[in-house]
Amino acid sequence: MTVPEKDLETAREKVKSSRSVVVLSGAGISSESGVPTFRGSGGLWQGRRAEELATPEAFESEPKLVWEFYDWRRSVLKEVKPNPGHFALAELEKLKKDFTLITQNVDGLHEEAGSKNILELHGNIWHLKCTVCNAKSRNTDVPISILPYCECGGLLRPDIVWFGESLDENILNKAFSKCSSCDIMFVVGTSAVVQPAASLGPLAKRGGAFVIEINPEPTPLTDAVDLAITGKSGEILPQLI
Ligand code: BV8
Ligand code: ZN
Repeated sequence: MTVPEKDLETAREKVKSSRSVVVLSGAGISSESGVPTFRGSGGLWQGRRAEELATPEAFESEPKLVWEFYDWRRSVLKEVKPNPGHFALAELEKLKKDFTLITQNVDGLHEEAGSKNILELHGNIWHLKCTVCNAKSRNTDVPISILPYCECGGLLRPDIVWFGESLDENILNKAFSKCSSCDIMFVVGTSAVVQPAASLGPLAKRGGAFVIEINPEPTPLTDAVDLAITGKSGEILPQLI
């Protein structure tokens, strides 16, 4: 799918003339690394949707099942590598002093690609936290022994924001303030459905930013953005940098 050269030119110009740049990424940016997206066909595990399993209620009632779900995702992620889309964003960060990468993804691929200033809105699948003493730890065991316990005896859970759980206040506030004051915002590979992440694009628009969406499909945000580039992030982002 070839992208109109004028769209790429406009985006390049905007990046050049912008002081502060914000990028919001979703599962789509990792799909070319082989990571199944949530709402695509790969969003299923043993016939269950992520939305059913990524909840405190599911963990409360079936902690083993939820841990098996995350252990499976960790085993998939252990094998995958960042793709040209991730690397292009790490490059872009080096070119722009005021650059913020906000991701909904928990796969850690942006960090692996070399991005530095990352706001992980939904946490990180390699981070655990204790349900009793709240101690946080990094654990990359694949497989992980199920069920994992803290030294204090408490059950460990993925340090991830589940559906129905609120996001980390100061991460979210930082994301809000960056989006409302930036000159340009890229919204890449997200179905723009999950809140509050989906409100960041409109917030940037209201703040006067030039908003560019990169996605092979239209989303609820497409009509509101300044430029919608239809295509895969792994192909488009490297052409912008
Ligand atoms: C909150 C961690 C309340 C988990 C995630 C009704 C009932 C219950 C809740 C709600 C409700 N209505 C609204 C809500 C709130 C809920 C929500 O928004 N639900 C949605 C489903 C409607 N939100 C929450 O619960 C949030 N918390 O609101 O708390 C509250 C409020 C105040 C005080 C206390 C409490 C928490 C949301 C966070 C949930 N956790 N992840 C895990 O990963 O296991 S969200 C999960 O979805 C992932 O993080 C994922 O990133 C995210 C969003 O999905 P996308 O990233 O957009 O991925 P998706 O598959 O949807 O789309 C992929 C896109 O990529 C597509 O558009 C596709 O076209 C595109 N694409 C594909 N290939 C490519 C590509 N693009 C570019 N290049 C390609 N090659
Ligand atoms: Zn503990």
